[in-house]
Amino acid sequence: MADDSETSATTAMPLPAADELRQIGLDAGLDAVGFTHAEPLTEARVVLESRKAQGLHGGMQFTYRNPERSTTPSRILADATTLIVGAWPYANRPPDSRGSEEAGPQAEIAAYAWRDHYRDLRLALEAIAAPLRQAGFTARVMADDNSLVDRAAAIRAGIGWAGKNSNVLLPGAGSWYVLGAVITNAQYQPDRVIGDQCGTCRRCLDGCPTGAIVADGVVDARRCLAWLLQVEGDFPIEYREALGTRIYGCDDCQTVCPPSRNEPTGLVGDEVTSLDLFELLTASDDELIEAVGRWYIPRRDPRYVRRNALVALGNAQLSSAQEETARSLLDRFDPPDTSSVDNMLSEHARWARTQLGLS
Ligand code: B12
Ligand code: SF4
Ligand code: SF4
Repeated sequence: MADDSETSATTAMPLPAADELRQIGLDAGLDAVGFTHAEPLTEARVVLESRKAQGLHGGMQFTYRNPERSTTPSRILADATTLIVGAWPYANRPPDSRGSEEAGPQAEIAAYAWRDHYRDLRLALEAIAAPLRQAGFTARVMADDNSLVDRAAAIRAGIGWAGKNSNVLLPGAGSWYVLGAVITNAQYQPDRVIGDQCGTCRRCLDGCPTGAIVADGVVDARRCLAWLLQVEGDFPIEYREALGTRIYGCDDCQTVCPPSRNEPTGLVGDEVTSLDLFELLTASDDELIEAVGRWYIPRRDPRYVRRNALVALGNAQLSSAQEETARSLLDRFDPPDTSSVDNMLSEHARWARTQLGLS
């Protein structure tokens, strides 16, 4: 049953034409808007189930928890007929000046997390949903929600093609987009699907620091740094060096991608493109959640932010002054008196100390 925010019971306005809705989305900041029918995304379901069976999901839940649900739009809206998919662009190169010289070693953040792009994406999708509701139809907005496989919906709606790096790439623009959809019971003609434009290129497969793209379009999450930063437990020792100074997400399979090297979309101004590792490692739980609580952190436990920061610190290039600060910080996580120590963090601190040659 739809609530008041999903349908309008007041005097109905005429149903807007597809191009009118598309223009509303573009005016609201989307770079592409595409239409597809709301039949199940059967291929994606098969992919989800087969990856799960092969263990390639690395224990991920998200859309993998219930592949039938996340590929069946009628589970979101029983009489759904159309998905209207939108792509929101985000900046992918940091501004030239990256802070003052006094700043501590920096932790890298993947571009999609520099600010809350999903909020803007949802607002733009709401702008499309509003006239549908005014016309008496139901419209629900879904973005990065476990109940819909966004890439599969985008591909079927003709937004872009399925890249070998598994991202959706927009023709002439690449993959620096977050994706979402309006699910509605209003009827529209589907757009045409865009064919593959990767051709013989395979830079993303070769450019992945851990070899996580195990076949065209297939990411083995057990090796993907973006996922490993989000898993509970120890960060796997064999991928710690490859992690570099990343603390959230990984962009390598996009930065090497020729179609994604177009002029970056402008920075909005409130992006946080990196964080100071020393500050992260001295922050309280509350401060950490305040700073990065928007991210996916296992069990929302700030220890995992510290765990990631310790690995990043172990990989950082430090000045001699910074080495002294690093040494005392690492001693704090791995003190001589082990009676009250957090075993996970002390092990990562020991690893970082060895990496930095501070033992
Ligand atoms: C789980 C998940 C992850 C996992 C696993 C990703 C993966 N590739 O399997 C992890 C944590 C690793 C991850 C990482 C990232 N993610 Co993510 N993630 C999701 C999530 C929650 C579900 C994805 C899903 O269901 N996958 C299941 C399978 C079926 O889909 P898929 O792997 O995406 O497969 C598509 C392609 O691989 C292709 N495909 C399948 N088989 C084949 C075969 C061939 C030959 C080819 C060419 C293609 C192809 O078609 C599939 C669609 O049917 C979605 C949000 C959502 N609700 O959908 C975001 C989402 C996919 N992620 C997104 C982003 C931005 C990222 C990162 C770029 C973030 C970062 N910088 O760290 C990385 C990219 C890593 C990568 N190469 O995929 C965006 C994608 C935007 C885009 N333009 O494609 C999404 C859609 C979030 C959003 N709403 O915007 N993500
Ligand atoms: S996000 Fe990074 S680790 Fe994951 S597939 Fe892409 S390049 Fe590889
Ligand atoms: S790097 Fe090449 S193969 Fe990979 S997604 Fe981009 S164009 Fe396709």
